[in-house]
Amino acid sequence: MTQTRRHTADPTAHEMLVHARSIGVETAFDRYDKQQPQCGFGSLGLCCRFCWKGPCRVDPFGAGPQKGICGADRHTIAARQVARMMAAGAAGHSEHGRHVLHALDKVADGSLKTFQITDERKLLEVARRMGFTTEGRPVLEIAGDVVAASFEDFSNQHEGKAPNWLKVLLPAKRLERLQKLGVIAPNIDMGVAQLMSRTHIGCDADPLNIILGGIRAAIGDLNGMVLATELSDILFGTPAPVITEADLGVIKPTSVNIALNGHNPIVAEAVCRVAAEMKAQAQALGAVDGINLVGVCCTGNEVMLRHGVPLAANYLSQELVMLTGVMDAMVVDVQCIMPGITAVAENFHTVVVTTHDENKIPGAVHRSVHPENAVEVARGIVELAFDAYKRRNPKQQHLSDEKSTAIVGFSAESIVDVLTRIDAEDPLKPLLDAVTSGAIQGIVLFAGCNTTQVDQDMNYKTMGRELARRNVLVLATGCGAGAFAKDGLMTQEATEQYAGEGLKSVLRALGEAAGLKGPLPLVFHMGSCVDNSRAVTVASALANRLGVDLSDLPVVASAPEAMTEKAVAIGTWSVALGFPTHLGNIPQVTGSDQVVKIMTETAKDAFGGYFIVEPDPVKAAEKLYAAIQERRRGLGLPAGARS
Ligand code: NFS
Ligand code: SF4
Repeated sequence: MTQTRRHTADPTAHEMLVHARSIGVETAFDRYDKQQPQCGFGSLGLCCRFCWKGPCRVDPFGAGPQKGICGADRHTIAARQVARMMAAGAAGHSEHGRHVLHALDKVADGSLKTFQITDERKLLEVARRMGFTTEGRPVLEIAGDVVAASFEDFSNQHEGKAPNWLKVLLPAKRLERLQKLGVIAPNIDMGVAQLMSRTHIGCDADPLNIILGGIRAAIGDLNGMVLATELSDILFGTPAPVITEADLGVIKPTSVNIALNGHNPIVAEAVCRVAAEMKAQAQALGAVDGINLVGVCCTGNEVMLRHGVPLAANYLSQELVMLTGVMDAMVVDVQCIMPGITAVAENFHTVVVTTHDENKIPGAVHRSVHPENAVEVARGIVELAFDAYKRRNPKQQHLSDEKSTAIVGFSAESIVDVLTRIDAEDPLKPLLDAVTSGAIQGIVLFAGCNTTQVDQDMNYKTMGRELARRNVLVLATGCGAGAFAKDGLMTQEATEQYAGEGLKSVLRALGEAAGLKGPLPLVFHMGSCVDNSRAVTVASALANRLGVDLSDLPVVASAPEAMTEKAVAIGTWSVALGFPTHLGNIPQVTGSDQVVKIMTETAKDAFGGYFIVEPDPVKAAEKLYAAIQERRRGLGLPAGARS
């Protein structure tokens, strides 16, 4: 059945996929086909392997067993599984945050000289918001205070004390509401550990209670994300608008090409630094254009926003970058790296380099990178790329010309900077005026992955246009941002072509204020997945300025092609913060009507946010627009056009 599917709505990826098949290189798209039909019990969340009496499965049609051997029913089984995904996501994001935190700790105490504090303004702002004195104190001492407060978010043992980063991020009203509901764990790790504990066999069997435990872990995910984003900005710089490019056409035959894949920016930052120094060496090998760094997935987004490194691919086409035959090295760090890349690389001269000791892949070369040795090891990694370059086989070249311009780098700070040029006294006012007048109906954040369950990028392409046409401001992160960048929606032309009249007038005014000839791009690239916290920063600023809670704002979120446990965690905290949150593929919980009800209805009463599951992207856009209208009515704002 799936052979009739196109697998990707990205025409460049599709062309490269056809090429891969023609030369017999297997990719995720083929492995997806080989997995069909996928297990129905698993898809519904009704297969349990939480103990060795299992696996147990519950028959969704009521004919077979209705309980696992221990007596767990389908609601317990489905709730436990999805809650563990929330915890795993929280662990991933906050481990990333902890890694960056340790680097900043060493910079602050003077033991790490490789990296410096790049954004002092942000450090001081964060320190002030955490309640530290900044006047007349050495910068590194202030950094030490922020580091200590960040470590406390991983170590505080006392219920009731709000985590430092959540206090910086969230409106007081929302924080209080979450505390009253008991979903803020004393520290990030505790939220994860407690969830693992309560979902062990023989513990929590109440689906609502389990999901609340999952939300506790997911709020820890948000805590880890904001910490990761802000500390990365302090160390490596806060993104500001930069013009770059996206799609496979950014890979150049005349350069030594190195793809940076993963999430944690430390290795990629080091490679960026040494690549500039090693240009002449590449040219001496015959690569006339020197070294060409390109991004993949979220590490790609990190360096795209901070250094203008072009993005070659988002998640589902990460293997395809090697099909060009001129990718010399793929350097990976953590998360969303397909183990399949080394098998693809074996068909070519490409060297895959793993860099984190806890993330190795058979078939890759491993180089252990730590903040202390990052720059030195990065040089060695570039040399591995040089060696690979010498082994290139010209007959294997299959280049793509396809690439789009992408104006990226919309951190909360850079958005405020542009707004300040319109109203220096009250920067948020122009944005609020646009929302209250209805020129902008609302804001949507597109986050999340690609999944083989949806033709790659399809839902982003459709929903982005559908919502922009209805005057909804579109923000994006992660692989969603990658999809929009490749699709040319991060351009001024896209604004002229697809934005509704109100949105267009606002983006034109902002573009003018920013000194651009023409409007800001249709979609604002806010960064990698951890940078979803940037969107929360913007929403919190709006809520505070209006004196309302996040759940009152005409702000919605969508993960239309979600896949990872991290995405499950993000979607969950998005709901817990009060945002209507769309999923475009069916989550693995539908075997339990109780769990579905908790996430789509009960959540609304408790948190104000709720999940909307809608696979059809046109209908999904309609539903999100309707949710925006409901919020506008709540605030007494004028309604937008009906469709
Ligand atoms: Ni987010 Fe980024 Fe992409 Fe999904 Fe993976 S790369 S952290 S999890 S797949 S968006
Ligand atoms: Fe089966 Fe219960 Fe064990 Fe799950 S925990 S595998 S339902 S016996």
